[in-house]
Amino acid sequence: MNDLGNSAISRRRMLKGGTALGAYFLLPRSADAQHQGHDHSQMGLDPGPIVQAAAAAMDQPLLEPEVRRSANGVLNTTLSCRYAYKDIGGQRLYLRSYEGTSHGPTLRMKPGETLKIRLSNDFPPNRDVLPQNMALPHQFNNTNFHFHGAHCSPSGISDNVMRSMVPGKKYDIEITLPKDHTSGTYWYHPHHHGGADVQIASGMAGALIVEGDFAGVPEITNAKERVMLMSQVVYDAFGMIENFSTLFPETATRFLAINGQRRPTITMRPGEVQRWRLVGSQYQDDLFLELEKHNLNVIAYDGIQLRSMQELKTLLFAPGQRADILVQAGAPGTYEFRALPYDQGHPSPVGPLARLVVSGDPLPMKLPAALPKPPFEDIKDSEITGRRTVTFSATSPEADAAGHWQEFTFLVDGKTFNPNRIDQRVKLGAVEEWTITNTHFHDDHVFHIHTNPFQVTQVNGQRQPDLLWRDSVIVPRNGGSVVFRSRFLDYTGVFMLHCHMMNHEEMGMMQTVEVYKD
Ligand SMILES: [Cu+2]
Repeated sequence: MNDLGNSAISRRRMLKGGTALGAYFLLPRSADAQHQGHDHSQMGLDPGPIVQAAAAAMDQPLLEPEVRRSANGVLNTTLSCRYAYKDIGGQRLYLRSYEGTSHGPTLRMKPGETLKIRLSNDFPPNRDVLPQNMALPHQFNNTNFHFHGAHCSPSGISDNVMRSMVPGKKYDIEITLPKDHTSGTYWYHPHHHGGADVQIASGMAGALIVEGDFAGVPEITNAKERVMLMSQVVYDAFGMIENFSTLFPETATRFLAINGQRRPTITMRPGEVQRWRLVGSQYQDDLFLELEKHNLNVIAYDGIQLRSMQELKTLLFAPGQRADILVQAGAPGTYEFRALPYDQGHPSPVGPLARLVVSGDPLPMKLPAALPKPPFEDIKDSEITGRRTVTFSATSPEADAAGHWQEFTFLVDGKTFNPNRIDQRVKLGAVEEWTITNTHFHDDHVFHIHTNPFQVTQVNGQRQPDLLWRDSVIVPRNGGSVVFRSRFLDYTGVFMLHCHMMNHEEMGMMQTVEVYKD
């Protein structure tokens, strides 16, 4: 996230400082005295707005993460993983981060280009020993890098989530996208088993925009874009996340945030169309989104263009997913963008995400009348070379929500994750139909698979007429199922399938998939 401005932060600290307030207050005033004749308001030294800034932990203009772009076919950058103080929603938290900011920078590149990252793990050493059961959370200071949704190699120093990047060392990552890669909204986050949940919940996530979609649709390309990373803000009594118990209870969420801001303000002019790139970087729960008195016009899910725009009143948005939506501002006024109550087996988190303030002169813009041809052909019956099933299940204590996390197990095909076991072997060139079943009576789960997107044909036995392409999909609880089809044509190697509710993944709801060549 962009800097809130040191002056804004220090003002807030002043007010929260209690007895220290007087001393803090003197500092800018004495500095002020040394700069007679300068424009103090621009230097952030004017004590006038102190009360205003401190009261406005909410309702600040929406800020977006810093943008880093490719040049000459390469996006060459560094990422430091380190602890940082983050001011979120009036709370001063001390959390793991990329680059010391609330979310990582937005990376922008094109199909056919290469992402080169020098990742520096600047976390302190791990102090815990490895657990007997490696499926359980451990060693929160190890990390790695995952390009969520990318169709690219899962091996070597590419999108390889089996890598361990340990504290005190630097690592090179090099991910080349094919020239025909889909353009759209993707994201990156750590995927090191044991600590990925803690790190994502701390805000270690960033948008990865593959540019070039909807070229020739001026209604979309002329729209102002906004990147919005969702988060469920969690922290302990010290403003930290150092224990899995801080994340696990269904009631853990303190409040919701976008780009690390609590209820920021988004401004638009009446009639204006904006493209909002929503990233499901919330670590655990579904969000049932609504923008008061406005449609959410979806043009892409999970970075893949739709064949026609979906005009929705509400959008169910699971962890891992992305939705690109066009918002057309209505009459002048203030409208809430919020998460509504939803039953995902337990109550989804609710509350305000942002306020849309529509004001000023009208800006007449249009929504597109039609969308261009989507990037993938439907997978026909005649293409299918094989079928398989994958079953999500869980065991939980009698008093479910009240249980300690160690009383639960989260399983795929009856087993917890083992990185030394290959669970699914798929021959290169296969086109398969998979049925994912969720036998857990209590919770919906979110199926995600790396490397190859899939086309959803059925949910709970119901044919899906829109045949959406996705990389993450909700599998309904209590015997619910999703059927999808996927092509395994380009990349060999080992990658993952897992539940993208990070608490479940971290406790073992993950499998390895190996695509092999004869
Ligand atoms: Cu799950």
